Amino acid sequence: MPNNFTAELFAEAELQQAPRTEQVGPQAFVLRGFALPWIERLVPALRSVLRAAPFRQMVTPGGFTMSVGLSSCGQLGWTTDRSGYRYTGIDPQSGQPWPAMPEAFRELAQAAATEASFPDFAPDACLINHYVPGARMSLHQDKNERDFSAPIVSVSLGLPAVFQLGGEQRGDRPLRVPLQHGDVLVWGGVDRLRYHGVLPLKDGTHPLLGPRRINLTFRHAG
Ligand code: MD6
Ligand code: FE
Repeated sequence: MPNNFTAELFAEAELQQAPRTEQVGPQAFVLRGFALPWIERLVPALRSVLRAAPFRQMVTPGGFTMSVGLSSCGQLGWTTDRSGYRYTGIDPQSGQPWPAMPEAFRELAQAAATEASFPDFAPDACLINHYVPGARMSLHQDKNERDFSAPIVSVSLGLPAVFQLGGEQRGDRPLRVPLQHGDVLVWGGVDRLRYHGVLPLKDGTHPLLGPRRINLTFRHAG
């Protein structure tokens, strides 16, 4: 039986680990550390997805090779080439369907969406971004999904990054949101079409994932 003293210590440790929610828009939230309890299930699942669909550097319609490596899992995967951005059911590199979305991925995405007041989130696509030091994502809007009523859930793993959260116009001055290993960003509703990007990744090595940042973004795309 724990005495009062140890019970208090446990309560304090739980408080420190409790996810802290930061609101960054009317319907946009950073859930600090929300993914940490899932990490032991996420990492092996991620490795197996990447064996079937390795990271590749895609070309934008404008002809630029992205510095970020991309892969996907779930019914739909996001791709870009000279002919445009789109979701496909087949990985163009393997000619096979994208790997299934691991159960731990889906559970985490649904739990985070619910925490941010988007219950009933049913992701059918998980885009996986791979950043090495120096890689960046320029300001863009996510508008290839058919239905904008579903939120996007974005899980940050590995090295920290600075996320830029802009407004509805490309020229709106972006907010800088630092994202750490285990943080989850959820946004939807009125915030769904805000411009956003990631500043060039700083040098470093993450104890679990090495010299990289991996970002999972879950969407209802189809
Ligand atoms: C990234 N994320 O964090 C890039 N898009 O690596 C995104 O482009 C993104 O995090 C929509 C919603 C959340 C995101
Ligand atoms: Fe995006």
